[in-house]
Amino acid sequence: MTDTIFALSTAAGRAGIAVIRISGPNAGTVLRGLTGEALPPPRQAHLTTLWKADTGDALDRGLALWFPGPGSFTGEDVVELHIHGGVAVVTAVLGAIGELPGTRMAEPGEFTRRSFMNDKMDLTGAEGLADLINAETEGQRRQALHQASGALGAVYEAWRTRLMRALAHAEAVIDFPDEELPEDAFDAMTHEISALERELSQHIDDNRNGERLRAGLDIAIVGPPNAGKSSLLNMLAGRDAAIVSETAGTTRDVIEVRMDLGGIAATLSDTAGIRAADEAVEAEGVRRARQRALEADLRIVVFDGSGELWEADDAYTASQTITVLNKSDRGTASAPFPAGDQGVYRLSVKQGDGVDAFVEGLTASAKILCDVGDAPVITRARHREALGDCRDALRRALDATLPELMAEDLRLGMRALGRITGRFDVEDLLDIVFRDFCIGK
Ligand SMILES: Nc1nc2c(ncn2[C@@H]2O[C@H](COP(=O)(O)OP(=O)(O)O)[C@@H](O)[C@H]2O)c(=O)[nH]1
Ligand SMILES: [Mg+2]
Repeated sequence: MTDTIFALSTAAGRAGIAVIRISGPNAGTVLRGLTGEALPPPRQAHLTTLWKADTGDALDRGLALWFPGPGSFTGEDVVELHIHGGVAVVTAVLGAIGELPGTRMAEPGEFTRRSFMNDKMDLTGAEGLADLINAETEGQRRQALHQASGALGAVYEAWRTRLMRALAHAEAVIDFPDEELPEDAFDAMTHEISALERELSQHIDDNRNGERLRAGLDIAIVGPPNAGKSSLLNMLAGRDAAIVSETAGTTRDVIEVRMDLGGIAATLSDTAGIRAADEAVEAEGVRRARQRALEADLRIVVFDGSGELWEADDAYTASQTITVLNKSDRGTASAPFPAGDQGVYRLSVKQGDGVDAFVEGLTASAKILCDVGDAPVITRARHREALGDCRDALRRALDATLPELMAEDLRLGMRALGRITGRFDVEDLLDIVFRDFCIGK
């Protein structure tokens, strides 16, 4: 028999309330054992006392909810206990549950895993749920909620169903070559496959905005020494994360700060000032700075706009670059600076002049890089890889010279989509074959 699993579902530590979840065939027995009462009406909060079965000690007083399967989160019988969120209370109740027959502590992710196994959600839904729990910003929350509610899985499932239909037609051509098939059936099939290929391509060529929104935007602050890079990072972070000093070459390693840019999660990194350094540690810092600059989604290149020297560098001229000419409080140099494609901002970190406009521009650029529109988008490399495999298979299917080869590629394409949602079932195919074609009965 399946184990009945249990775990503390709220964060550990002191809190007003803690929720313990129990799922499995013995969940109802566990609840009866803890309360000494009959099961409460389903899906209704029921105030009760929890007892330790062997000693008859009262453990806590709280709410019990009974969700009989399959209409529960996991699809199994589920019990939720809302108890007081004290360390000793939680330990005692967990201990009492563990002593009841057929129960054990849940593994990480096991409730959601059971939910998937019982067809309550597909893999994209499970991933969406994990993202929702991890979401730190509005943008992440919105995207994760969309995915957790099944919007992305529905897109892939719809494609898979269409592919399955095309495959069923190809199989029919193979299995029953002499039968009366509609004349333009083959044309209709290739037409459908190229339509699918186009839709998939559009979905894949999304500039990776969804993945960026989920993982957070990578923003690198680079520039020559002493321009005010560390000061800018501290200002954006709202705290003294990096050391600011008038000594050039102070920042040597990369310093990272997480921040929320108008709903978009971003990792901001401060780097060593780029110059020809002859000391080994600083030289390594400069190498890391250039690497960060090249790998970042967005660059903020900071110069001392009041006139200190700078040398040209590849790190300053990439696309997706915002140029900051700092120290405007000290005047304006006449020397030209390279202009980033995302705008040039003259400001003073020290005095605050021009900072608002810069932050506004930075947020606008970040939003464009993470703009996902309304349609569900790819949020993980795992999806992208499988979608790429599916697209390749469709392209091969369109070039195939024999129906057998076409069918094989369609099958591979379907399997690739099935990998994303975790659904692949030969029975589905048989159903369609036998529903659409009553050949020979
Ligand atoms: N006058 C003026 N000085 C600034 C401004 N921003 C930073 N500084 C000073 O410039 C020096 C170098 O700053 P820092 O942030 O360490 O530069 P980094 O080397 O680019 O990281 C420090 O003495 C800062 O106080 C500014 O807007 N105006
Ligand atoms: Mg610095």
